[in-house]
Amino acid sequence: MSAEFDLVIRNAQVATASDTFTSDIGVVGGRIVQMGVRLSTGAREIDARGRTTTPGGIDAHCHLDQPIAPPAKMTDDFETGTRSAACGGTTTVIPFAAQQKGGSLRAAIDDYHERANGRASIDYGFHLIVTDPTPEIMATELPALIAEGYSSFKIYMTYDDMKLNDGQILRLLALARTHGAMAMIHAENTECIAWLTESLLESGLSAPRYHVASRPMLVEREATHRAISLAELVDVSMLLVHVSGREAVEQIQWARARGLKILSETCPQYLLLTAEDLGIDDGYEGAKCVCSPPPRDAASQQAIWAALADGTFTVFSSDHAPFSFDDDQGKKPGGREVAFPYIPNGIPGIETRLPLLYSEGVLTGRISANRFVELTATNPAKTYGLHPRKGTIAIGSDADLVIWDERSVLLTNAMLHHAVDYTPYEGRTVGAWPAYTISRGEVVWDGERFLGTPGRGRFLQRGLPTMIARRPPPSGAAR
Ligand code: DUC
Ligand code: ZN
Ligand code: ZN
Repeated sequence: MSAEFDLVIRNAQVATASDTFTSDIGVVGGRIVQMGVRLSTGAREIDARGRTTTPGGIDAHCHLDQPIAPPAKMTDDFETGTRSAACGGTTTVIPFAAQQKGGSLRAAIDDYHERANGRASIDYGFHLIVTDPTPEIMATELPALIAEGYSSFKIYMTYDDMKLNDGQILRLLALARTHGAMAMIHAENTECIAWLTESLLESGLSAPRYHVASRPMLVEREATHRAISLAELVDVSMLLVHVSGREAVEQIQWARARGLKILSETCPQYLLLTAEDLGIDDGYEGAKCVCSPPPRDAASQQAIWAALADGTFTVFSSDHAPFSFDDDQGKKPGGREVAFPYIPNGIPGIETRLPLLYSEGVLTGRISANRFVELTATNPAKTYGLHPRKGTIAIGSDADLVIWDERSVLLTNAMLHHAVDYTPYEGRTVGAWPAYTISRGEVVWDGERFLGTPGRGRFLQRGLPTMIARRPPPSGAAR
């Protein structure tokens, strides 16, 4: 008798964003087709008794093979980045296709498809990064791309090759409102950073740890408040990415109290690292943790934990930005230890994101398994137009699943599957790791081995975000 299912997961202790229950999960053709007790046979069966089973993670903020100014080059491409993601329980990634100033968004998308095609081992979509919102791009290209499934774009308030001014941001927010797209904002005050950087360098303070002094909390707080005000003026939702500490959290809570639908994201580095990880002396090791915004202090870590627990944060992403340490295309540009403004920004974390949050959040009781699912899968899917195909465990959804093994694991870079030569979490112990990662019904990680193949990952044409409502165009000049 042939099996009714391709795969049956038996006795799974399922956690969704809303419910916890025990069920078998029957999979045919990569989708969940039946849930219940005593399902009939599968061609393959996995017994998950005693193990929490969650939707596969969606990492909605990661950078893979993103072209940047030489000599820097990202260490992970779509092959190594998605392999690493899968081994840590992530089944969907949404990295960024960045417009070059003077170039088109379409060219960025075409280039990025070439980079992903044949290499990704899990499913992927692309956010856009808008760096040059010309009238033509605003009138035609961006609306067309949103309709084609690139339904989110990132706006930078800093970085010379990316930043937009307030007028450009207003126009993009208005466009997001009209077309139902999700605008993501990197909120740091660029003029403050430039002034502080100049002063620090003039005083001879150039070690990696001065990166923190060049981007204090105030810089993020001011930009967060300004971004919220711009969104209020346009009357549109918006998502603040990589929120790092207390003062930015306070701005978001202030906005919510005013009735504004401001969404927000944080990342493992703001829970688990502090400014001290960038150095307590002028040594160069701290370059490993140079990212923007930088990690803050213990009080900010507590504020981020509290905001994860109380529902303030919408999503939890890695902001994986892979640059190797001992690499002349990475943290030592041209083979040299450089002043902090020239250190490529970013830290690796695509594989450790879920085990760290499960371990430090769920196993410690800071958040429930349901909230873990909401932050890492369901809300990312709703925020970026992938729900209910992704982000939940339900009949009809893709069979993207993680079966958790609650065991003690010593984190070392040697056990990870990215191409980066370090992890900022070296030597830390986590209390859980995926026993299985399942992508569209296929086991891509079995607790010991990566079993996916480059090219099996599919491009996801996304719908509009379902976290926000589509709105009529705003009135007035911002139109
Ligand atoms: N900050 C960003 O905004 N993007 C990539 C990495 C980083 O540190
Ligand atoms: Zn950013
Ligand atoms: Zn980023």
